[in-house]
Amino acid sequence: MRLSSATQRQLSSDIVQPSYDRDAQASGILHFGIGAFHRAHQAWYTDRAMEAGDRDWAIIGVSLRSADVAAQMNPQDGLYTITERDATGTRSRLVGAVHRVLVGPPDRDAIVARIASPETKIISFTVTEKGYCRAPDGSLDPVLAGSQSLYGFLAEGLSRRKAAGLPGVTLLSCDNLANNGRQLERLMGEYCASHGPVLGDWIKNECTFPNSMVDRIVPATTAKDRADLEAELGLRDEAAVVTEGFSQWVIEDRFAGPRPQWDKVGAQIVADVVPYETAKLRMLNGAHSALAYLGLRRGHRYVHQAVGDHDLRAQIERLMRDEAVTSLSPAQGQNLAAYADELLARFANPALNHALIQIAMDGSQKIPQRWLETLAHHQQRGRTCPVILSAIGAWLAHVRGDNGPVDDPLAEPLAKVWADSSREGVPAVLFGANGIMASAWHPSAYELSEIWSAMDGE
Ligand code: CS2
Repeated sequence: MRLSSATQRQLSSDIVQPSYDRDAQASGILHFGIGAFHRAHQAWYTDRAMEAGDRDWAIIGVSLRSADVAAQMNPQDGLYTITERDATGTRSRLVGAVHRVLVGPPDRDAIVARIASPETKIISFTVTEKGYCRAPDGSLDPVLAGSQSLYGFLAEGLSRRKAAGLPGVTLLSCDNLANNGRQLERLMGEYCASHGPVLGDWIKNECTFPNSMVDRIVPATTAKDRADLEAELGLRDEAAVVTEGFSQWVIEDRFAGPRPQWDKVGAQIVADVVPYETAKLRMLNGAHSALAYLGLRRGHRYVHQAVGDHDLRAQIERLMRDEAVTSLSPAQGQNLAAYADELLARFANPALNHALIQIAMDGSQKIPQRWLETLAHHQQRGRTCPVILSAIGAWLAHVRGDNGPVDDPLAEPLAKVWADSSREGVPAVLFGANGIMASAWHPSAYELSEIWSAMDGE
């Protein structure tokens, strides 16, 4: 039997359930990109804030690209379970924060109406790196950012909000991008500059774009997870998420209006998120991507296996402690050596089965903030990062197709570089001044030859 409002009481009695009246909650949040990460992170914080008495923050989710999540969640009245797994055991909880899911093109009017609704106070995003529709130089790509992109929806809904004389909203990016709020603000500004400068001014004056650092490891839910959970829960949950016990959310205190009391349930609201965000991107995500490409090459399937490989673990420790940490300026009280220890313990969680191939996808969108900014920092000081260079070599082998089909929005141009250049020439063509991965890092001849020799694990 399927989980829903009608059946939720039949869930196994050791599963915590929301006690607030779900139907009575106004939807203060509209969220774009309601995948597993959002359900295990922001929706979970919001559910607990409502449980603690902070009301009217129900979430309406939006999927811009596929109807899959709507098909999982809507028949369940938005209900789903979150299961934490680690070496100490398993804990499940029913989350009631999500009301329903709308889908990009077919529900366009309803999505625009939610953006323009006086009830909506926060519009948040986990659309992944590629959802921001950036050209390789970071500017808005006018072809990708059409009317069906999040910018098209926002422009239409916010124009209506402006026309109705309503206050602005907080636009909260929760993606793994450096300065995610500022990037969204700039990109939305670029969209408005060509589609409606007057709206651009209104957004500048009435809306805010806080930076945020989000962290929780959430592997894609597998068919086996769903089957195991059905036995444990007593009901079938198509929208179930499985995650670790750890979670962190650091948000810049820059809201346009009211916000949930997320800080009462573990989130940190701070003046400056950048030190946390940069450390997370360069250490956690940087190590993750290196584990993915170097680990797949060594025949591993999951993160815990890759980090249990003695040689690989030594390299990852080097990447975090010698290359990433030394490129960072910690906030007061931020202990980066302890952070590295904690990350290694999280990666080793044997109960998660976090697939390396999941992390390997969309490398072209992830690598700049995970590795290239670290390289650029050291280059300015006359240093380089041997582990990152060898990880870049393993990534190039990955986009050549060594690990199977390549899941990346730039898969085609990347394959073309491989087809058009000599093997030795590939790193320079990609990372050189006009390459598709050009960045603030300008690889030296030595670095290019290190990458080149790392491509085949030399
Ligand atoms: C991972 C992240 O898939 C990936 O690229 O590095 O999703 C990572 O698990 C999260 O950022 C952890 O907070």
